[in-house]
Amino acid sequence: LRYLTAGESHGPELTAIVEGLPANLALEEHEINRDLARRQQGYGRGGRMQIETDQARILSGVRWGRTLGSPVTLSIRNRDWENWGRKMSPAADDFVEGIAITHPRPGHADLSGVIKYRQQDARNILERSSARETAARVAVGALCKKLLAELGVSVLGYVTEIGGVVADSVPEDYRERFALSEESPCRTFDGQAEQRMIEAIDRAREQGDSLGGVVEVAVLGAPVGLGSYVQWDRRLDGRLAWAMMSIQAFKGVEIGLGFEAARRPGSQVHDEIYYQADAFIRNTNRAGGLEGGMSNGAPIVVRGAMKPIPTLYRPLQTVDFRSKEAFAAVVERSDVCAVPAAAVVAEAVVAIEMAQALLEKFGGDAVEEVQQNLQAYRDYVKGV
Ligand code: EPS
Repeated sequence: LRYLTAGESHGPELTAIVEGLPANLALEEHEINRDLARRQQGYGRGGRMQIETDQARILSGVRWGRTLGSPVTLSIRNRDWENWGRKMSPAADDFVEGIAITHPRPGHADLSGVIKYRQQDARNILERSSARETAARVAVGALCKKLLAELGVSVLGYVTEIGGVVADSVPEDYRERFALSEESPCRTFDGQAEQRMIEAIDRAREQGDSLGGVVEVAVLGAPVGLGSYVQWDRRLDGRLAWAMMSIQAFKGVEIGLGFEAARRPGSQVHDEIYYQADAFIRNTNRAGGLEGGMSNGAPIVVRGAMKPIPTLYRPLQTVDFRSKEAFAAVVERSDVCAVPAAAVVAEAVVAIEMAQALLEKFGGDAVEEVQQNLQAYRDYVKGV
């Protein structure tokens, strides 16, 4: 399974091509749109989300509600494009004088991008580095979640922290965490923390500031033995970490105990193994479902840290990259906090990696074949 996305934030559309999905997977546009709508929600979003109502169109690879095994092309229109016209036109004749952005935002791709790509306008950088691109990845993730559902695997994303406010009333059950979070404007499970998160976001908005946070993704139902220790790039923990870190504005990733594992002695880190009722069991899951680069059958738990969005309404100090004079950074319309949306994006990128790992081990050209291969393996594992 592989995919590419394309599209500028204020261009006509975002496009994704997904190759390697098996045939006969039931797929409808509304199933993708459900996740696109979830990504658009969340307390702390800015004006752009009032303009967009993200909808995916399936342009290839699906006929009469089932995948064909051929590449699936998805398109998501940017409604805001209509407001940009000549300013985002591909035609040289449409050039508009005097709109170049030359005051790069600290923390954004602006400055490194203009140097790297030899540009004189930071818009040529920010259009593609924008987190608008995550809409395309959420659409791809929705396809992968459809496949995972056929294989008995679910991927659940939610928020555990915003702006230093921690959701510390944590239900044991991941499904309960998820169900509560689905009802929450901060996409979190702790109602009291949610109230304080909302207050923190309101305060940041008043102060022209922005807030980051932490999201968690739990994968339930993954069989033991996905990924491998035999080569570095086959380690599932490494691939999940790469996928999470590749989300715009993410600066940290943890699996299971994560950095806390470095602080504890081994006796309080590893999950002891017991054999009960014909099965290997653990009473803890500090490893986050991954040992030796492989899934161990327990829930896979990955967390990602998102930094505050670099576009501040009370801008930080910067330098005009043409004149070299000191200026305040450019103020683009933006969100105060996009952590609730990032939980949906994290869910998508984890789903993509999980689908890839399952297809590597149980791959087939049609969904039925993948299901049979997986069932045979599950039967084997039961007998061990
Ligand atoms: C973003 C800036 C804002 C966000 C955008 C990410 O866009 P605009 O400049 O059009 O207001 O709204 O996020 C999305 C458009 C989205 O769909 O999530 C940025 O600079 O990264």
